[in-house]
Amino acid sequence: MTDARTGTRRTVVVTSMASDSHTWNLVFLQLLLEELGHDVVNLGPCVPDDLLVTRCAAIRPAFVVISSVNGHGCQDGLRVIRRLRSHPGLFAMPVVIGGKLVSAVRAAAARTAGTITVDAHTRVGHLAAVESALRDGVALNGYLVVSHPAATTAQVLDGIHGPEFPVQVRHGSADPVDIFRALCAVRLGATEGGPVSYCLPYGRTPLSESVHNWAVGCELLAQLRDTGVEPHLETFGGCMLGQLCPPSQLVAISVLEALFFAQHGIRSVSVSYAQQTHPVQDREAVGALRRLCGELLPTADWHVVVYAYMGLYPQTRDGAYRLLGQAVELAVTGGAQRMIVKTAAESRRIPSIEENVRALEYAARAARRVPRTPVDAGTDSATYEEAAALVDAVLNLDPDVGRALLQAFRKGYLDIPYCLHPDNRGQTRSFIDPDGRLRWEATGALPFDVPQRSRSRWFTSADLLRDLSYVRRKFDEPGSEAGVAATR
Ligand code: B12
Repeated sequence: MTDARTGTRRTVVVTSMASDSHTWNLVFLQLLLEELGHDVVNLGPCVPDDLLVTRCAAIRPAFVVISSVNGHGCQDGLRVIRRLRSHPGLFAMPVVIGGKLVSAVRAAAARTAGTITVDAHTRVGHLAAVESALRDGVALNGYLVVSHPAATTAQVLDGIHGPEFPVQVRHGSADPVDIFRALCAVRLGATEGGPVSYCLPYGRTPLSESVHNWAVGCELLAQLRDTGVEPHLETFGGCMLGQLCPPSQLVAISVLEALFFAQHGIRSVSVSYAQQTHPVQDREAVGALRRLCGELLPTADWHVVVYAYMGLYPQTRDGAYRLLGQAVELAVTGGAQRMIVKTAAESRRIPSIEENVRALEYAARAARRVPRTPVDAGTDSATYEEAAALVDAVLNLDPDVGRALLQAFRKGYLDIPYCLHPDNRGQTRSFIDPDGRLRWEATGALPFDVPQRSRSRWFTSADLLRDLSYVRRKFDEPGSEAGVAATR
């Protein structure tokens, strides 16, 4: 679109703010603004205030679109707008902000483990923002595990954490060392993540730094063993951006991260896989994950964790529960020992304690109804073949798994569709086929070939939204589970 006064195309800056790592919103807004004729500079996730000001001062955009969905938008937005307005060249620049701007489980009638989810400022190491939120009484979206004294955390865990009720800390940090130190101080040994899965989808930390930080973090956590606590790490590699990453790559990253943990002293691991778009394909993926772990992990202490769908969630109560029911079936038939549930509130906001309890109890009841059949982990599915090819190609790059992962992303042997992180090549694309299976559309430099598929037309923001909301549509429209038209 050209500026009527100058006759030039108008540049728009799309950005998130310092604490927010979500990117599907940014990919969507970029496509939409380009369709409207703008040139877009997309600054990506977790943009520090200084970077936003410097880039806007240099670009002098026609306007700035700020997107925030992690629940810290109110707090972050006020701070950022003050920073922009205090710059002499930017005080009149038009800025719009949108997205989702506006955060106890032990007694549930189900076998549960507890979770402490860390807030989004701590995840990115912005402890000053935590302090200012505490001062101003602003609600944050998680527990301040680093900022609260160890005695406070010990009090929170008192009478809750124990062999009968393990508590796991979920954080999303590419630099987990301070968080792990805080866990060690209260002898809490169960947490999750990984050098790739807590880096590429979660911000802008260079992958090389994340690999280093995670190596140090694992070795720190491993020292808990000396105090009689066996540390346990769960990979987040089976989730990545939550949606639209074909299952074989999720399986491969989960296995590679478990190998990385083992190389840095962790002997008890779990490997994750997040439900995707097709139940049979998901079963193949869990089978592939089990088989590869059996073949490659140097420890017998491992198990599979299934996550209920981690992408755009159904908005109806019924749809949300039916999707959760299908995840339960996957977990039971796939031989998973544990699962992470989602609630009916997922599409809107952070759930209440009651909503979490209801989802856990629903999952436990649904699990009791699924017939226990012997788990077949030996299938030679296409998912297994692709995942094995990815793992093999990466491990052949270097005996050190961390260095191998870095090279793999550099060479494009691993490449996540739609991921904005600068260390991701961005040459792969996925699509949902008419049966609902998530497949490769472009494999870039991945170490296997699939029939290439050429699009008959330009990929638009509406196409992206249709792919992102495939599962939501399928489960929200009553009786439509089999018949939702897939993409393009
Ligand atoms: C995928 C996902 C993730 C992925 C993100 C991967 C990535 N790099 O993007 C992962 C798993 C890593 C993740 C992590 C987290 N997530 Co999350 N995530 C989601 C999920 C399931 C889907 C988001 C999505 O794909 N959206 C698709 C895009 C296209 O839609 P959208 O973002 O809403 O944007 C639309 C509109 O909002 C609007 N819009 C957006 N920006 C703007 C700007 C303007 C100006 C305008 C006009 C419009 C506009 O346009 C878009 C198209 O309609 C949602 C729940 C859901 N919706 O089902 C939770 C959700 C957004 N996450 C949430 C949270 C809290 C987190 C975490 C903090 C921890 C956690 N509990 O999981 C961390 C983030 C850590 C951090 N540092 O920020 C919360 C936010 C709660 C709130 N706002 O009250 C949600 C709602 C889940 C929940 N119920 O708790 N998440």
